[in-house]
Amino acid sequence: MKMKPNTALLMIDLQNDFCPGGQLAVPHGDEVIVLANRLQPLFNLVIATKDWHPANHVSFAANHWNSSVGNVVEVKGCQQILWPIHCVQGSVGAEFHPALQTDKINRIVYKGMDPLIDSYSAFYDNEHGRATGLADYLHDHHVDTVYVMGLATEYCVKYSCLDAAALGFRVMMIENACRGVALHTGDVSASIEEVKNRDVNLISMEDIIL
Ligand code: VGL
Ligand code: ZN
Repeated sequence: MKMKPNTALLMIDLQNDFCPGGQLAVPHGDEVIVLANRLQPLFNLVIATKDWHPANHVSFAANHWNSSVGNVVEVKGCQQILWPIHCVQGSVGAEFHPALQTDKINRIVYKGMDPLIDSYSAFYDNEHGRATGLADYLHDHHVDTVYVMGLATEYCVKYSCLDAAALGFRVMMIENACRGVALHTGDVSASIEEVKNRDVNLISMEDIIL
């Protein structure tokens, strides 16, 4: 089944560092790569995001004194979870997973480049201060519906879905084409509940591909 032309696929952070063996490995993260490859031919417009941090990024625990991975610090009034060094610009960890088909990607959205602010969403940084240009790109291409999949469920996928819905797009989150970090038990299911309550439609691969 081919999707309507005003529909885009948004593939979130399908990068080596979020897959097993990577610096911020999402359990079973690599399982969604084959799903991304199955989905891409159904869409006229395919967008991939890349977490793309400078080495001095504020989200890296190594850049804070006396802090370790998983700690939460306050940065300019925003809660920032500290992560291992990951997706450093130009590193192998920041590359797409080698099995990801990339020839159908129309646009790559880079995020998290500002050393002082993190950016989980594909649309805005975590303070909603700066836009990535994705919303304009989608509007220019007359997109009204986005299908979202990728890594990680409760961070970049969740915030991308919430922003897309708030911007007025119809959002279909392909739940079984996402995997979560699950830093704490229940984080992934809580994020599912949250998006459900904020106008995001939850669907599965089977709803799209029979
Ligand atoms: C992500 C934590 C830090 C994600 C990115 O892609 O969900 N999570 N940076
Ligand atoms: Zn990151």
